[in-house]
Formats: sequence, C-alpha cells, structure tokens
Amino acid sequence: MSAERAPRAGIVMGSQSDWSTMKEAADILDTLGIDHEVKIVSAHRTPDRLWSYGREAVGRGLQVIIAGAGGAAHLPGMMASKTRVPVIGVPVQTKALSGVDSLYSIVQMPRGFPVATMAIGGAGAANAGLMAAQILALTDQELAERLDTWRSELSASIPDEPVRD
Ligand code: RP5
Repeated sequence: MSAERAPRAGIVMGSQSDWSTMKEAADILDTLGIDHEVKIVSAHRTPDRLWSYGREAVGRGLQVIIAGAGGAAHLPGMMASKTRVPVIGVPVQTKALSGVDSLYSIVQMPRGFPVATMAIGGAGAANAGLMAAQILALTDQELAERLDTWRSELSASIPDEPVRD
C-alpha cells in the first residue's frame, strides 16, 4: 500500500491471531492496487480504539471497512453501529466451534445496522477483499478495469476437465 495516499479501505481484526486469515483480504487489496490500512481493533480488549475508529472513519475518507474476528465476534457489528461506512464482516475459523460461533456473532444483525457477512475463514477474507474492490470500483474506472481483468484471469485458469489421478 502507498504511504502517501489516505487509505480508502480499512482492514481491522480482533487479534494478531486473526492475521493469517485476514491476510487473504489484504493480499487481494494489494493485488488490485487499493490503498488500505491494517489495524488490530478488538471490541472487547480495546473498545475505546473501536469507538474512535468508527467515529473517525468517514472523516478520514475510508469508503469500506473489512472487519474480521473470531468467537464472540462483536467487532464487525459494533463497527457498523458506529459508522455508515459499509462494513464487510469475516468470521474467523475458531478451534472450539469451527467458526460457526464467529459466523452467528456477525451475521445476525438487528434491522438497521447491516454487516455484509462473508463465509468462514480464508475464502471469506479473500471474498471480503473482492467485495470491497467491487464497491470501490463503482466510482473508480481504472480499478474496475483491473478487477475485470482479475476476474477474467481467474475464469481462464479453470480447466474444462478434472485431472483424473
Ligand atoms: C477474538 O478472539 C479475536 O478476533 C480472535 O479471533 C479470538 C481469539 O483471540 P486471541 O486469544 O487469539 O488473541 O476477539
């Protein structure tokens, strides 16, 4: 990411232990050339940090926030309560309940404060990066073209037939 431009996207996660999952979102943003920042913001361990991040998001120019957490995963929902910047939630896969706990904590928001919830784990994080890119591409033609190319290349990489080993 560029250090000179204000980030358009923010990736927040509840813990360092979420990074191996959330890295998949950051990798997509890097690949598509989207300036972003990555922060640890915990709903439970650093609630004041969460509050500040949500309160300042619009003023700082953030256009989309990807929030990942596991277990009692309140970060995405609380972030969505604090800012109108769209929040994309990533349920991190936990050991105890395989991420179903994270998914349920994120997806079942009350009417009025939505979180766009992705699948559990790495695929969900990658898709969060792509969803963020699709949102930003609505007002960025160059990004739209990079995204179209990325999608075409993915499609072209899929073989017609399986390898029968
Ligand atoms: C959540 O608790 C984090 O998002 C993380 O997924 C989970 C476990 O955190 P650590 O105990 O590994 O720091 O808040």
